[in-house]
Amino acid sequence: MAQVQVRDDGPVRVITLDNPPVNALSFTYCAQLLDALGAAEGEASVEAIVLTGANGLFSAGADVNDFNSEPTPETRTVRDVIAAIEHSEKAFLAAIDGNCLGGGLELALTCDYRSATARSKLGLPEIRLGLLPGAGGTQRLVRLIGAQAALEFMLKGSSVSAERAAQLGIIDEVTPGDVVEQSVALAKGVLEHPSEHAPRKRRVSELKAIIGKGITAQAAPFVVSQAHKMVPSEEQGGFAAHKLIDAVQAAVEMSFAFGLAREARLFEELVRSQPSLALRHLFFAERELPKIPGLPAAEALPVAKAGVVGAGTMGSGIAITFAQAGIPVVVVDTNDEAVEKARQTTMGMFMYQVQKGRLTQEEAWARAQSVTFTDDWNELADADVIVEAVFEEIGVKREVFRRLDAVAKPGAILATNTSTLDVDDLAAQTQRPEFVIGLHFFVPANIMPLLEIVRGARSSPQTLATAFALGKRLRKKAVLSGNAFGFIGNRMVFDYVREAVALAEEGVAPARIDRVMKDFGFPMGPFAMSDLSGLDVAWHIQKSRGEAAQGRTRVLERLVEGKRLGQKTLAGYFKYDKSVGKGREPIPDPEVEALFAEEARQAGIAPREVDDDEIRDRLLFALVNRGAYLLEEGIALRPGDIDIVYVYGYGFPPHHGGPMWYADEIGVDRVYARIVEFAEQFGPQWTPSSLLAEIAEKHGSFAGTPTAEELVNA
Ligand code: 3H9
Repeated sequence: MAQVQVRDDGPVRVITLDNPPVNALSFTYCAQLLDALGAAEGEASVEAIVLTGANGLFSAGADVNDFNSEPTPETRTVRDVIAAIEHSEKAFLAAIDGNCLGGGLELALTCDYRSATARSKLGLPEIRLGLLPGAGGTQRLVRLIGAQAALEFMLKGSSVSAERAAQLGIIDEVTPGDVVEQSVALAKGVLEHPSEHAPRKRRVSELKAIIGKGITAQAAPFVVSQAHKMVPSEEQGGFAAHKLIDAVQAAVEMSFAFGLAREARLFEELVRSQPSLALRHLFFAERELPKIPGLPAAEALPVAKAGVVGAGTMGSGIAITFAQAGIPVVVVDTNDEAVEKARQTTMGMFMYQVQKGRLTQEEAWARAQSVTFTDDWNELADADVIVEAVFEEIGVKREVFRRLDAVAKPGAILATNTSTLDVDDLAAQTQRPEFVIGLHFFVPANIMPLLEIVRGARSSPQTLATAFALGKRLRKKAVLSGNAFGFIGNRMVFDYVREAVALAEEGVAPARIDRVMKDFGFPMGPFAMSDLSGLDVAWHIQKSRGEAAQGRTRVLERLVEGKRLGQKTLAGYFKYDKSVGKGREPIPDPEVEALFAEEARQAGIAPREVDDDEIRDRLLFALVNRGAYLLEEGIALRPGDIDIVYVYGYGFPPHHGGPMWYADEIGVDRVYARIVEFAEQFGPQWTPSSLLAEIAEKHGSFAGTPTAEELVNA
């Protein structure tokens, strides 16, 4: 229950924000808060106010849900709360313990003094929601720490430790003890002996806006223009960033009141913008992920030790991920060469973090020591979870599961990192199918934020609960997938690459196809991506599926035969040169274009004129159609789950919200109509999903569709 806690300590009133779970400053809560502030204002005996938060944090800022509703004249927002503090004659102190984010930090910035405990985290993450700090944050921060530092802080949007915030000048002190009691004591001291202290009232709004320490005001236009150059263009995801820079410019050039008004206008523009709607969708989709409808509640099992089978790229990446989360891990492999390489990779990774200042030498050493390598399977006997990351071949993996079942302790979870194979088949090799699950990490496992949790037919609720808890500890976005070929992400990417190859067979240069997708916002196009993951891998999957997944011609096969395996061999769909972009820059190769032309001729595929819109639509709508099938079949639970997979696993531009959100953005009925055209023109691979047809017919949206579970229960 939301409440505003109030207590008095002599002339000091302590007001505690208590709106579980995160003390969000919703419209309704702000009205409550204003009542409390109004009451304090009316009492002469109250001379100073300490603001603090319950529930383990100060505040997560404005309530993001409110941004979708239209404010009325009666609506009260964090801006009203801040205005009340600003205009009060009393002293205000912010006592921060835990997260202090967005509008929460803007509230604190309005106070005369800010103290925080060492564990506190402070940030203005609005940019991650496609917004800017809209309650005076842009104007006050520039006055407090200078335009340059403020820009860096707000454009990144990540939170900093209390210590760093104090260094930057965002807070006045880091407090070792009870921050509320110390703030109360400070307030009393100031009230009793005003002459010994700095002026009692020190509103940030009254400070002069500066550019940075030792930088003259004349540098302002340069700082602003540099900032505009450094962020992506408005179309490429930088929409909010440019507006944020405009707000900072206003702070430097205008009076506080005018700057505040300009910030508010820019904020309102952003709240309605498509990129912000998409990013807010992702914010909530991410928080929905662990909510599995119909799953009986179960307590996660403790994970104190992990095991990994296979010391290849995937295995070592997974081991590093466990070590980074403070979970000791033993890696089993009999190949000395692979083990040596993995040992070096692991050590190198932690040393790199020392160089970056993220770990101390001691921490890096301890983490590296927590990864041990062995060829003895018995060392897995006390692991709570074991992930196999061996060659993608069902026979090899079956054998691993039989051995794991024999060696692992009862109750240990056995996970496969397969990207395509049948989890139930592997579970059937064991006497404990309820403890078997898929944990599909993405390369490089220690960097990529996505984890697909693949539910086998017999995976128990407790195994799933443990997998989700583990995903959170490993700091992954963990998405549940049903057990089907390619799960969610790879199943979709096959269709995407299929269309890219089909277009190349119709005479479109791979470089042009990649360029169109990069223009849309992907960090790389489908051909560069295929080269990165390895054409041998694609060929192996294609062969094992027994169907031509990548095109109707023998191009892929011939590239692999010619040892053009992708980036690792400096040749694939593109060429690579070690002296150009460290061998990662795709260079168009006329030989490959000629190969496409030759193979297409032999397969009877005539070259066509294709415009950029068709390239984009064929690739993106292939994703949408497959996504709709996955929802229809219950492989994916929610459209938002698919969007998270595609944004965090495959580089789909977040400002378009993921493929399913993108379909909503442009209209599902339009997408459907185009897919029907493609089906007529190109064949049955484009047969639209019936869910897609149903939504289109109702002029509906994916966001408005019931989940698979709800459909079943309906
Ligand atoms: C802003 O402040 C604008 C102003 O500048 C201007 C205004 C005019 N709103 O993440 P968790 C919910 S914009 C609504 O699982 P954690 C969340 O949905 C805001 N709901 O916990 C979830 O609900 P449920 C700028 C919010 O411990 C529950 O709280 N602030 C909000 O892993 C628990 O969340 C941000 O962008 C919110 N602001 O992480 C901060 N925040 O239980 C966003 C959380 O129903 N929040 N919820 O699924 C965060 O970064 C993390 O939630 C936080 C806690 C670090 C606070």
